[in-house]
Amino acid sequence: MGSLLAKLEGLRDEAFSALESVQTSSDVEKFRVKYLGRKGLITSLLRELPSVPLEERPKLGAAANKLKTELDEVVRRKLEALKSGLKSGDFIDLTLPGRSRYLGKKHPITRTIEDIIDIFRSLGFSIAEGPDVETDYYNFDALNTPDDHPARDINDTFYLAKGICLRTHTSPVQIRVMEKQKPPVRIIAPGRCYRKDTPDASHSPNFFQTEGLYVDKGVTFGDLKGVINNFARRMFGSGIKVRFRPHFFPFTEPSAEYDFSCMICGGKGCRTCKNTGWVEISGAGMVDPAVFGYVGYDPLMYSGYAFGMGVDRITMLRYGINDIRYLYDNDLRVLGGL
Ligand code: 2U9
Repeated sequence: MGSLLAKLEGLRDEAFSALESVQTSSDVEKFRVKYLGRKGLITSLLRELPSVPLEERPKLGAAANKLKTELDEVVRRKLEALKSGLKSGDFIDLTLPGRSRYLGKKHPITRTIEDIIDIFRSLGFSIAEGPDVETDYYNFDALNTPDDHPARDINDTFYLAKGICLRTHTSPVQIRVMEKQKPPVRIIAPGRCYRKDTPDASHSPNFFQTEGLYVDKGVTFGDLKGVINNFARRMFGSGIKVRFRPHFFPFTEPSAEYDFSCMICGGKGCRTCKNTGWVEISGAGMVDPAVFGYVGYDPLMYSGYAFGMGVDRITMLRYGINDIRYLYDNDLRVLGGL
């Protein structure tokens, strides 16, 4: 038996060294026939079993079967590797770093809106929403916008039917809230707006705004400045200054535009602030008494401030994006997180 077991061992060594030159599936088949076939080397070795003493046969049989199973598995793996394109000599380098999965992130505009909401919530504001498709009444009339105002032009506003348009700002939301609710009203209205602008670096026909409104007894322009100051510092950092410049809006009186000191250069002057040290954020003012008339509030009893802010602009300033179109082009550098 000793010699038969030794032969079996030798056969094993031979088979494994033969395996190294097995390259194609026909090589594999030849290998299989040679070692595992009905007339193969293992079978012919087993034919010699009767010459071995009875008590030693089971051990030999078991060793032969083990080798068969081993070579069966080797043949199966070789065929699998050939099928999957791995050639002999190819190897899998387990030390290579894994391929990471591409992870999407929240859109930068979503992140900005969420941060704006957090700040105003902490100041006692609630969040209000309204429809994107609006009537002329809510989008213009109730906001004291005259019939001949240029914003109403069909070249500036998307009309879906006579008197029905895509909202050009989120201000109609505030009208809807005031119609339903008596003061005090303290809300912000974030959402998508639409204007018929040709896309360029700073214009997109759809964009995002957040407007705010606070109506109560004794609300002043000073309260407005306090809230905008607080917002500026929490959004862009404690060193940010705010300035208000007189302006005109039909829905606020007095009205102003407001700027933040440039967060890119710290107010020294750079490309972003066109060397002025200030970046324009948006407009604000005290709610025009005519607007209170539309919602049935007594302008002698109540006063309120309102402000707007362009979410896209704030997002671009935060993340250093110099073209608004990136925000709407599904660019993976934007969607994967900045
Ligand atoms: C009501 C009364 C007054 C909201 C205001 C602005 C000034 C403003 C800009 C935001 C970004 C326009 O698209 S933008 O550039 N908005 O400048 N918004 S005051 O005034 C209101 C709103 C609702 C009932």
